[in-house]
Amino acid sequence: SAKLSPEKLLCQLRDRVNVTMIQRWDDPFGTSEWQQYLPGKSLSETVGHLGRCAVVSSAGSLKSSRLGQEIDSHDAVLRFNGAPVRGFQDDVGQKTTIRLVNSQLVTVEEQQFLREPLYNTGILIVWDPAPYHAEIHEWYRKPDYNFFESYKAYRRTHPEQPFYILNPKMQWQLWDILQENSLEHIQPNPPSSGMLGIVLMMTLCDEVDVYEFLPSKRQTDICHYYQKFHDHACTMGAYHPLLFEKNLVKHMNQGTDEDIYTHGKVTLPGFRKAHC
Ligand code: NCC
Repeated sequence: SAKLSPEKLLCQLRDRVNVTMIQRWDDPFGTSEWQQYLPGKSLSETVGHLGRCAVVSSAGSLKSSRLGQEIDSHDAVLRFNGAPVRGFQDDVGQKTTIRLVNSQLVTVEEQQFLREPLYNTGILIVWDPAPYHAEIHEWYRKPDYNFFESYKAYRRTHPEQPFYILNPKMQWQLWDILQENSLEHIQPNPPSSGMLGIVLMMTLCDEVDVYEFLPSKRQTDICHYYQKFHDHACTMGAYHPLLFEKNLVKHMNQGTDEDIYTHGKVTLPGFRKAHC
């Protein structure tokens, strides 16, 4: 498709996608009630400077990959939604530094979210699909899933665990770049958690290894490595512009095609390393 060079693309992502968490002074979160819930420290203060990072997609092709040790050798590991580590260490590792969850999980699966120990490790970040380039106020009044009460309930029971809300403006800044770099018209739905997480880690880390976002030789219709559910759309996308996300990531890959084929691994530079 019609594209910028990988270097230019990296600079566009760095300069136009504002990866920020909702902070205590962000209107309409400036109320005394919200002050008790939002973390006082910024995400970068909480994680510090990260060198090599791993992003672990939830794809079924991770099954029998035996990538666990390699994944755990990174300084930080990002996982998504309810993706487990217990029982799957050999394939996906056991370290969880950040877990990015969507608002649907926090709301629709609230009881599990509040109870399951899986969520108690690492830093949590929740995101919610916002209307296209909406003002934060408009989104706050009408989130896609009203996860705010569940967020507060979690914060009350786990006050020590860092738990951030992703500023929703990021998703459409990223979507615009996806659209500009694709020949086809993309449905105006926000990027997947996977793509949001990749760009998040590019802001925090020197280098980002992404596993099974671009499928390896183990590619399968099994949706997740932790479930026996078959759906082609999990890998190719339906609601999320997953195919366009994968093309963009492939375009920026600094690793080899061999690494994609054998490990489902792509290597992306952190934004700090970008020469713009
Ligand atoms: O499936 P999900 O994603 O939790 O997967 C996390 C990210 O991994 C990448 N992925 C996953 C499976 C696969 N075969 N190939 C992949 O590349 C994708 O980048 C994906 O984003 C989401 O993005 O938040 C999503 O969440 C689920 C679901 O809400 C959660 O798992 C919680 O139960 C959505 N599924 C449904 O709504 C049924 C999914 O569409 C997107």
